[in-house]
Amino acid sequence: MSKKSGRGQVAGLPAWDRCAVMGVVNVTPDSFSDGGHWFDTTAAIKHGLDLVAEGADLVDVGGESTRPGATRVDEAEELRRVVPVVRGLASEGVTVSVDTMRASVAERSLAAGAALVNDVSGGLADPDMVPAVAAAGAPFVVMHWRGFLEGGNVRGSYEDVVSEVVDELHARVEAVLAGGIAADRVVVDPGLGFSKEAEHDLTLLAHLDRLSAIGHPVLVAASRKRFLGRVLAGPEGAPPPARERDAATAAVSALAAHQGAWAVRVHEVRATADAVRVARAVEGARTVEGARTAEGTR
Ligand code: PMM
Repeated sequence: MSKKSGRGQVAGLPAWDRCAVMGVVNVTPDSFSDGGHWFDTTAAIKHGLDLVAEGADLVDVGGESTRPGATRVDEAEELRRVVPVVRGLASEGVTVSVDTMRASVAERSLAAGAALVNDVSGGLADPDMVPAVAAAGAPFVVMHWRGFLEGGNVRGSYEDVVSEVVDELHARVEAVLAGGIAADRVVVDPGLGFSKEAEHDLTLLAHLDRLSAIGHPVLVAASRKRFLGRVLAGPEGAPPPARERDAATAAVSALAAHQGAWAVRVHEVRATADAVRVARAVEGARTVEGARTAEGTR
């Protein structure tokens, strides 16, 4: 991590002086929280451009739902969904990330103008992924992942969730570096909600400093996730639907930005764009105050 900003920069991507906002475009009929809305190419491109107008710094395009129990989409269909949307957005000058576990989709998306590969399996689902990203010289998001979520929240038990996630992510980072991806192009992500219960997600959010200590920029993707539903519901209540979790998502964005996250991945951009700017302003005020204090003691 760069000492200056505390959040690091990713080679091959623009540099932001605050936590970046990654807007989500799910080109899927069945995604966790916004499935079906942007399933058509033209609508998906328009949605991505709207997210940029609302303040997204980059747009994450995915064609496969990763929600628990989702069946895998076949490769041809994933390519059909994703590549034209990546091309359309990149041709408008948008910094595009492709959310995929398939090397072929990553390769074709990079050729169509994507700048970043976001793989929720951290390269584990497809043995060709790391070599493909390394050959293209692209930045890569390594998310903490314990396997496909068929049949529920599998492998979600931990003795010490922070240490285990950090150790497992560390091992994945070592593997992708050994596979030829440059260290300054690797981003890490705790994988909130993936083989994790609400209390695990909250504990990870409370300890983002431990993730940062791995030595790579951190991406936080809390948007509309189950754990926010649990927090909002309270111990006995029913969780609000995913679309009613955007204010809670923006609160997480502020907390993550305050702890030095490199980027937050969100469905509703406007509130998060405000949140990261407020976090930046507070950070700036602290820096000014720190400089004054140092001057006063001289
Ligand atoms: N979560 C989802 C999809 N892609 N990518 C990263 N890097 N980290 C995540 O936690 C993550 C992701 C699932 O959420 P969605 O289906 O609501 O987009």
